[in-house]
Amino acid sequence: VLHRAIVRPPSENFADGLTTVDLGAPDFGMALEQHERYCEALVTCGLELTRLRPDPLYPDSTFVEDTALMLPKSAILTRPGAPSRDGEIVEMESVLQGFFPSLRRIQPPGTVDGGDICDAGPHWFIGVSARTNEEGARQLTGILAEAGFTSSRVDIRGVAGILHLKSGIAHVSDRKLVVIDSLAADPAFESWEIVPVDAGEEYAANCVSVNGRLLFPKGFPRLEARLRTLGERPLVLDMSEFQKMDGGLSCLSLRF
Ligand code: CIR
Repeated sequence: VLHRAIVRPPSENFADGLTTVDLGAPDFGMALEQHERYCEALVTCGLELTRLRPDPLYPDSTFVEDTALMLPKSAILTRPGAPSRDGEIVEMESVLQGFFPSLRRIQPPGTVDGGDICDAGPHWFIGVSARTNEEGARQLTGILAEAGFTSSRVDIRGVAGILHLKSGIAHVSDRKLVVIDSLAADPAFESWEIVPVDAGEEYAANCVSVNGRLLFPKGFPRLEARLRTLGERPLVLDMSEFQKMDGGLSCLSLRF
């Protein structure tokens, strides 16, 4: 069961953040509104929120997920792979210390973005990407093994259209993963039950299971219907303004 989440609303210069998609600039007012709905959904799922202040020094800092990884009784501070984002961990470190006095850390020259790391219960998938390097993946594998978790690596460097591993996969429940077609043949997913994603709905592969509900983006009816058929209970949220900045549902919170 998850109890809490850390969130940070976008700052007014949110549109100055990094993006690779060509969907136009986000509207700040709409982004704030969508973020508020997202927070309400987390509360509906039973989570108590820690809301950090928007930080205009880091326009991407609303994507808190990239700065840490949550284990059942501790946390790992990451080292985000984009130079413009590496300072985001400074405040996150003091926030997390309030919950977990002994934090683990990814050390240089390792880099890890939380968006590349998919926790699937006792097993974790570690994406190696333009943001998460081999050394970061190696360190994380060790930390997870010490904590009793197995892990496997998925190299997404040659996969077009996704920034992070979790841009293309989500753990839904038990052995069930949503996986986009371009990742489905990866040996890491061999023994898993795959929920496929139709062409054009890839963005919705980034959905988030929280205490029996599934945060799911608005506008992807085929995957939504498929998941309902499988017994999932989607809570549908409009993510249009975050999508313009390469952000998905999982990036907007750290859940623990
Ligand atoms: C970035 O490029 O770092 C941000 N604009 C988006 C980060 C999205 N985070 C995530 O998928 N976990």
